[in-house]
Amino acid sequence: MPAIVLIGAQWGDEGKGKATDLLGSRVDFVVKFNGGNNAGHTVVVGDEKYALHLLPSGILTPGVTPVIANGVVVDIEVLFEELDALAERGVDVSKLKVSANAHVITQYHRTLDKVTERFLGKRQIGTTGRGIGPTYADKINRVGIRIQDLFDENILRQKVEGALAQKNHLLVKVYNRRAIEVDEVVEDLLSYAERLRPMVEDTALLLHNALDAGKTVLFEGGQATMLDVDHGTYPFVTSSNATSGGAVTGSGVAPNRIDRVIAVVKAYTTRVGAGPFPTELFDESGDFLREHGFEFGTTTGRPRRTGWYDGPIARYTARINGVTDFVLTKLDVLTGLSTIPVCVGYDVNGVRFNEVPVSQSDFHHATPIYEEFPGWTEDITGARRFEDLPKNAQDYVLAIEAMSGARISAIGVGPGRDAIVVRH
Ligand code: 2SA
Ligand code: GDP
Ligand code: MG
Repeated sequence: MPAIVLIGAQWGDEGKGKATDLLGSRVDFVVKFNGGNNAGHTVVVGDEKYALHLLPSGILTPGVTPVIANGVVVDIEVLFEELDALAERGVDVSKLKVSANAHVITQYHRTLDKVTERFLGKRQIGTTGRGIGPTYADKINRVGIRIQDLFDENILRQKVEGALAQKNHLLVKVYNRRAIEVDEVVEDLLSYAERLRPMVEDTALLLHNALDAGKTVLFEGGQATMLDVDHGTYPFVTSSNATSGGAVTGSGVAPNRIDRVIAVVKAYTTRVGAGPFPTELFDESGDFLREHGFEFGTTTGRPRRTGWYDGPIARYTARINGVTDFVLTKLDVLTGLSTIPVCVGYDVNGVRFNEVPVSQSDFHHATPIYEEFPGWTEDITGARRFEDLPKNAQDYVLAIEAMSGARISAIGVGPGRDAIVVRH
């Protein structure tokens, strides 16, 4: 299986980091194709816990070449901080490759992200404040700064001047902020150029050649399907394509080279930031999931909103991404619940929807229709085969598999690297 895409099935934090890490020993390249340091992947290796934001989780596997592809937005200061922190802990970071076409997050993007959110007031998205949206907006608006621009001071200066001409107007006149100096930004960016230079490559060509040579490439999605700018709960989304199509445009590897699409799905649902979430819980069950699942943002530390498993969302994800396999995570978190509701459809003002409604207003007003499954009390963290799971846990997995549109090939039963049941 030379090219595998791994994406989030819900609103993020499904445990993609752990799933990537698991596949890591069998892959040669791990590619981040969307987003930036808004991502937060926690990987537990033995007693060590790693929180990765900008770097692909595959960086933790010896022998793997990590790649930051063209679809990513890169905060270079954060990149170096993350590399240094990992190197200090003995991780080999020397193989990292960065696309010359990736866009750069600058100081003005971070500032704009924060002031825009404040300006939106009650309508805010709840962004991570890392400058992601404004950087992608500049990319689409054709006033972005790319990694390759750092190696030509003249071009860089012209581009920063062009971008700031508009932005300073906005910052000063609309947001009542100080103007940002061209020199300040240019000098800051140039100060990274020499260290960055050896990492910069035509990563599309690199990956193409790797696949031709029979190497295995894993594309690791940041965020998730329901946060995708096209297919998610717009405008409460991130600004990139977090779905499998994003792996294609975000890396330059053609769609007919992709062999498998793995979606990571939690045994319940969480969301950080604003936007519709039909199965959200506001009672003690919600607190149970947050506490037992330790549902707090890896990047911002924000408590995550929690709710039951949503079958129509899983089916939607299966369709949009062409999912071949699901990895179900955090089944252990449900241990101790007497019954476990699963959403099988929605009621929208008296009308039944079996699929995710296309109208955002309908989705905002969707009340879940639940089916209840009996829970279990046995500790399942030691289970390694499907048969090791209590009957009720097996039935829960089989029931959500039947409604989710693809096979559940692996089941996470704890945070540790080996806490997984692989189904053959
Ligand atoms: P942004 O900053 O522009 O991408 O924010 C837009 C929306 O996307 C959501 N978003 C995320 N949701 C879940 N997890 C994410 N990564 C971190 C994590 C988040 C954290 O792994 O925990 O630490 O808070 C992530 N990144 C972006 C965001 O909440 C907005 O709803
Ligand atoms: P990502 O953004 O999708 O990579 O997910 P995060 O790392 O933000 O959040 C997933 C969290 O769940 C991490 O703290 C993982 O260590 C943890 N985790 C992953 N799989 C499991 C599992 O099967 N059981 C439990 N209890 N925790 C898990
Ligand atoms: Mg996360």
